[in-house]
Amino acid sequence: MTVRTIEVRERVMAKNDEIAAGVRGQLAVAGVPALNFVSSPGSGKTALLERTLDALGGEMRISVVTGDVQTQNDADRLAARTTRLVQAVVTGGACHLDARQVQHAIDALDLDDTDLLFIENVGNLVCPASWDLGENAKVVLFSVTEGEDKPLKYPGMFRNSTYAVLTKMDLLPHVPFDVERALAFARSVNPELRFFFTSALTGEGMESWFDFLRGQVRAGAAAAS
Ligand SMILES: Nc1nc2c(ncn2[C@@H]2O[C@H](COP(=O)(O)OP(=O)(O)OP(=O)(O)O)[C@@H](O)[C@H]2O)c(=O)[nH]1
Ligand SMILES: [Mg+2]
Repeated sequence: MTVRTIEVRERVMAKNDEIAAGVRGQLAVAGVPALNFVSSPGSGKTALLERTLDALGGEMRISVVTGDVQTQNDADRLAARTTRLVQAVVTGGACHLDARQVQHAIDALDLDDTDLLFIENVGNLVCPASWDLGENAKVVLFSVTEGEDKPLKYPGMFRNSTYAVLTKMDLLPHVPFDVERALAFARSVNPELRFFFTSALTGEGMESWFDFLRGQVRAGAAAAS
């Protein structure tokens, strides 16, 4: 029985990877970079996206897909910040998005009218790590209120991410959180991680985040042309 369960999971993952490869191909042809935001619940994924849409929404055409176990609260929050379509995926219990859901979402988008795609995954530091959605990169967020040891406790997420955003930096004076220690833990799991340090509340660190996104859009367009 145990062996059968593993086989089923392998088939499901293989199918997911196949669909994800198709998504990645479509996005590459259209020159649309896609970033998959992953974190524990409440680390600030939606808040970072709200601030990003406010600042860059007039400069680039940003599409958003948000996943939640229940409610479309995040999609509603983000839709208030853009005139463009924000797609809500309610997973109905699943603790992660899968590639088929992202495929359906991009089927409803005009990729030629899109410069950048954000995918906000379900808040969970375990499940989304192993699901390829066809994104260019996973961006793992963790906040200064979560404790420095998250990269050690949830290594899969940090290993499979290319970028890490340390969020809620405005709260640093109020919590015992050692940034250097957190970075050392994260680097011990994934030495290649590139870090950003942000506060969606004060705007701290946002300019380098925005510059990074501008670079992603330029690179996506250049690679497609
Ligand atoms: N002080 C402070 N609070 C923040 C910051 N970013 C987010 N928050 C707060 O943290 C809470 C959770 O933020 P969200 O953006 O909803 O977090 P999330 O990761 O999208 O949450 P889920 O989608 O439920 O996983 C909210 O009350 C935010 O106002 C920040 O930079 N500083
Ligand atoms: Mg959210």
